[in-house]
Amino acid sequence: MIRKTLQRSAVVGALALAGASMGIGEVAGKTRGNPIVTDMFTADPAPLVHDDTLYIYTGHDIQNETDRFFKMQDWYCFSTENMVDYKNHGPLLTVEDFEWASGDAFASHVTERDGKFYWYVSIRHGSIRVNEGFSIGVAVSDSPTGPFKDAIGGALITDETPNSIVLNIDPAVFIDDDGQAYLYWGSWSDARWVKLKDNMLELDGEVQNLDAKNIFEAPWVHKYKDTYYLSYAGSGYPSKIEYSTSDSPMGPWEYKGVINGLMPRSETNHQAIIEFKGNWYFVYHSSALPTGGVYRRSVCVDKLEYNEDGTIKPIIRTTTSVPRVD
Ligand code: FUB
Repeated sequence: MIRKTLQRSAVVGALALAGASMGIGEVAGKTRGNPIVTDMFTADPAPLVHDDTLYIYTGHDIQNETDRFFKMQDWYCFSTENMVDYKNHGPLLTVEDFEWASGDAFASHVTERDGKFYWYVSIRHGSIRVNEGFSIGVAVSDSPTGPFKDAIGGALITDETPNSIVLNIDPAVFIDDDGQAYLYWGSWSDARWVKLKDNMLELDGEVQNLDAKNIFEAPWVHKYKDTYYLSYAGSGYPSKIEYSTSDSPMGPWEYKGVINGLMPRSETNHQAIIEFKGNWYFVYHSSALPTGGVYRRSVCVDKLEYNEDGTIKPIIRTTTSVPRVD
């Protein structure tokens, strides 16, 4: 079934890339189709709702079809008011915006506080390398679409941060109802969290271990009703998306299960969960474009639904994406 869907998608996708107006799985005017972007490769989505608009910040895969490893130099932003019509705001941030960094624009996350937009990025440090040499930097802007500029002039997290991990990537920030902000990050089956000060640019206390069953990378925290949900890429690499819940953003986290299985042709499985206009969405990446692959991924959006008891239903991946909302 999945293979048949992919074959059909490949044909429609080839048309889209060749300049036809329909995207993969698009139903004219009613759904966008998945992936939501078909004229470039996008990865590691991080959605943000602001002023009745959904912004999806993404990484940008530029690797060729044969070389192995991620080739990523900038981050993009796409926005929509209705889940069908998307605007590409272009690359809003590049590795060159961080003078102290040397490259590798890995997963990122934008969050808003007091009218400012903070973009937390995974990026390779130019001079600090104790382990893998990755770090977390922050850019800031007065608008969700920039201009963004390096907010610190150095990294927030590096290999030298006490209790950091071997591969310091995949930041995600959660701001609780009481205003306390938390930074989560992790990869290679090791993850951390730390409180942030109100300025969003300094750590507030010691870096703590993020203990969640099966966690591999890509932590993301959201709240539904009174429960905190920690979703993540889990079960090693290639990864599935799994989740745990807690009554606190600091844990302890109780394992709940898998919500998205392995992705065909993509070893990474990087998700985000957000509510927009009364609907919950699962934003992730696949490799569903015709020339897609492990290092040539594409952002998709599908519905996320809860059971009565608050558990999350397994995600049903579609080629249509989600219905239009107005
Ligand atoms: O895109 C580069 C890396 O691949 C991300 O940082 C991980 O989450 C995985 O998706």
